[in-house]
Amino acid sequence: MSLKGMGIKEKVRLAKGFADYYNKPSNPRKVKILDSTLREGEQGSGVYFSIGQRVQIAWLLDYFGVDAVEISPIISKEHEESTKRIMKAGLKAKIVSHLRALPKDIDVALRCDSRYIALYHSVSDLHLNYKLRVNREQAIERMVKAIDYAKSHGLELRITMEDASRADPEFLIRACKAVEEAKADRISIPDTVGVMKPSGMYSLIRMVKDKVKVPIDVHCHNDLGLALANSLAGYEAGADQIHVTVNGIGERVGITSLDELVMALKILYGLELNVRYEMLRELSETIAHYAKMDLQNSKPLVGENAYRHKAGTHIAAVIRNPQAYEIIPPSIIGNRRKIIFGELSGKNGAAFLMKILGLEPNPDLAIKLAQGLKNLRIGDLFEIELSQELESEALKVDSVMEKGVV
Ligand code: HCA
Ligand code: CU
Repeated sequence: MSLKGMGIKEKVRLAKGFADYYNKPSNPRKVKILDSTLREGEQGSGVYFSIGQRVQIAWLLDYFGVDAVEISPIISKEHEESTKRIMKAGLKAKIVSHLRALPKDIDVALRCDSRYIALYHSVSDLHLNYKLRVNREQAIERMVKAIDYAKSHGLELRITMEDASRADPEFLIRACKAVEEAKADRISIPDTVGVMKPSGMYSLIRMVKDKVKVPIDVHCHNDLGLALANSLAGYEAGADQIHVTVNGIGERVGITSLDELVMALKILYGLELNVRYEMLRELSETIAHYAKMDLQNSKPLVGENAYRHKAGTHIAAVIRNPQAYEIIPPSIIGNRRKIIFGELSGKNGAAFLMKILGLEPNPDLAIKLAQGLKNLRIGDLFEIELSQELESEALKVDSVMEKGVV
């Protein structure tokens, strides 16, 4: 339908609808961030941290400002030792010991001086039948028994309903109510195999929140590339804490990435967390290095490509106003803006290149240089970092070029 044929009501509705795409809530709801790089992250293939690295990572995450750091002391003596040392470091973040819902695991956490634990137990029939070989009643019994044991030692705790997204919803709610009654302090609702769509995650969290009062965590796996979207859906549905790892590392293809989550909350919801955003790129680099992984160039926000500008039309716009092709300045997250010179540079890129090389501004020559770069037929030639100094040089160049692009 064309705008012309529309009534006023329709136009208002449409205008509001458009606004809804962009509007941020004026008072975004706070949410906590739990980082599980030391637990879920170490379940990523090839990832193994030394004791010293674990302590350093916990310290870095705490300094960055996450609310909780999760670790698994039960994996080995080294993990137990790492947990002990992290507990002694006196960090602000809650240190969460991730354990099976078994008294013997809780004993390990107690040996580490843990104050906060997370007990996990599956709730889907698939897991109950094939992984744990217990029936539904036994599952609830085991969860409650483990909670009672932990509580008798004065521990605070979260209980994880593993594979919640594939569980029978009625049983899931029954289990949630039972653990609430047993005095669990929070419940994690994970999408353990990453099969949820965002609207499904939203409904799942709403359903649980309607039935229990305990704060809810979401933990979304990325098997379909939807971990971030599902975490945001969980947030919209009222989740109180979201699980992440640095670079999204974890079992199989991992979970929600720390940088993407905190930036999406900031950019899309206007939620300013009390974190040091400027550490994001460094955190990603450090963890990639320790995990012996490459930090993918194409990784959103912190990857090398996130702030590389290549096409001449883009370069021309970016040197006038980077917002033309950037959602947030790179310095906010500790990344850098770069300009790629080559066959796509165009006359504006070429003029900028001439300036950097100390040549006099000359629009005709810039056009010839742009053509020359194309004629080389080798694609990208090289890149430079667009520092603030260079940016102001670029603007001077811009003023001698004709207005407009291409
Ligand atoms: C696991 C299970 C878990 C637990 C999540 C949580 C999952 O790998 O052992 O404790 O919130 O994805 O279900 O990571
Ligand atoms: Cu997981």
